[in-house]
Amino acid sequence: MPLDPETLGQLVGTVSRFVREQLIPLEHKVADDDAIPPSVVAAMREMGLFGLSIPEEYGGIGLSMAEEVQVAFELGQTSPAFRSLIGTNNGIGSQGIVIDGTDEQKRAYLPRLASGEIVGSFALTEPEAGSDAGSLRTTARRNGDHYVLNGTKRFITNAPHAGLFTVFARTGTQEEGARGVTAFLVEAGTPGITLGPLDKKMGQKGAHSCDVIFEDCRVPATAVLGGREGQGFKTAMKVLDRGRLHISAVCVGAAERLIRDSLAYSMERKQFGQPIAEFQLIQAMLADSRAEAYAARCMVLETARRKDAGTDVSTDAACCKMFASEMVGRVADRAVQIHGGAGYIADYGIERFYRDVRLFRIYEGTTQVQQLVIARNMIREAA
Ligand code: COS
Repeated sequence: MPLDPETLGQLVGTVSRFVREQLIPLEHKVADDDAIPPSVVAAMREMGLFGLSIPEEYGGIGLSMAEEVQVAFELGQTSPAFRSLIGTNNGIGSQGIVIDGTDEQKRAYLPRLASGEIVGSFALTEPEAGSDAGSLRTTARRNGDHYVLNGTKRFITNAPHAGLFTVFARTGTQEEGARGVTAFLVEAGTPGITLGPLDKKMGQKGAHSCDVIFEDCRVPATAVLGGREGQGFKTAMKVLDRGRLHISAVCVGAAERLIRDSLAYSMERKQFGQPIAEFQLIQAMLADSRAEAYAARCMVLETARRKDAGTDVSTDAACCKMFASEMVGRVADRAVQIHGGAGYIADYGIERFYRDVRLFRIYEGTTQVQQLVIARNMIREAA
C-alpha cells in the first residue's frame, strides 16, 4: 500500500538527514576499515531500512516501487557500501519470496528480513555462469523428502553476513537450460555450506562478497521457493527486473552527490585569478552531468510508476539500468577531471566514488546484458 505523501516525505527526509549527518562523515572510516560500524547497522534496523520493500503484513514498510526509488535516490548520496548492507534484504535477497514464495515461506522469513535480524543473499552467479545465468551447474538432486545441493556460487553479495540464501540450482538436465533451474531457500549454517574468503574488490569497501560452496548440502523439499521445480530462472529474472530499477535509483543518487561536490569545488577552487566554475570548459562538464543525471532520474521515476501500475517494465528497467549506470560512470569521470589532482587523491573521496560506481555497470546484469534484453524484447514486440 502506498504511503500518504506526508509520511513518504517524512521518511525520505529522515533518510536524507541520516545520510548527511551520520553516513557521509563515516565514509573514509568505512573504506579504511572495510567494515560498517555496528552502531550504523543498529540505526538502520531501528529506522526500518532493512524492510523498505517488504509488505507491511510481514513487518516491513511496504513501499511501492515509486516510493522505494525515492529512498534509494537518498541512499545513493553516500558510499554504496551502506546501501549494499540493506540492499539485498530489500531486493534480490527477499523479493523472490515476496513475488513467488508460499505463504509459509513468507511467514517464516520475511519478518526476520524486514527487521534486519537476518540478512538475505542471492546465490545465482557461478564460476562458469555469469551473464549466461541459465547455464548454471549447481545441482539439486531429489532424495526422498530432501534435496542434496552441490556446487559453487561466486561473488555473492552479503554472503559473509547472510542468514538466508536464495540458491538457484539445477533440478533438470543441463540441456534444459533455464527451464531446469529451481530456487531454494537455504538457511546459513545448514551442514554442507562453506564460505570462501572475502573477495578483494576494486571499490565498495565495507560491502562484502565471497564464494558460497555447497557440498552434499541437504535441504527439505519445503525449501523449494514457491513449492514448484523449474520456476527458479523466471523468479530470478523477475527479482532482477525490480533490482535493476533500485540500482538505477542508487546511480542517480551517486551522480547527484558527485555533481554537488564538483560544483562546490569548482566554485571555490581558483585558477587564472578566478573560480574554475567560471570557465566554460568546466561549465560544460557540470551541465552535461546535470542533464544526464536528470534524464536518469526521470526514467527511473516513470518506470517505477509504470511498474506499480502493473505494466511489464522488463525492457524499461533494463533501459534504466544501462543508462543510469553508464551515466554515473561518466559523471564520476568528470568529477575526477573537475577536481584535477585533488580528484586523484584519496583525501577528497572522489577517486573512491569513481572506483565504487564502476560496479554498477556490472552487477545485477552487465550493460551488455541490458542491451541484449532491450533489443530482444524490441524484436519480440515487433514480430
Ligand atoms: N520476467 C519473467 N520471466 C522472464 C523474464 C522476466 N524479466 N526474462 C526471461 N523470462 C523467462 C522467459 O520468458 C523464458 O521462459 P520460457 O522458457 O517459458 O519461454 C525463460 O525465462 C528463459 O528466458 P530466456 O530464454 O530469455 O533466457 P536466456 O537464457 O536466453 O537468458 C538473459 C536471458 C541473458 C537476459 C539472462 O540470463 C540474464 O539476465 N543474465 C544476467 C544475469 C544477471 O543479471 N546476473 C547478475 C547476478 S545477480 S547480482
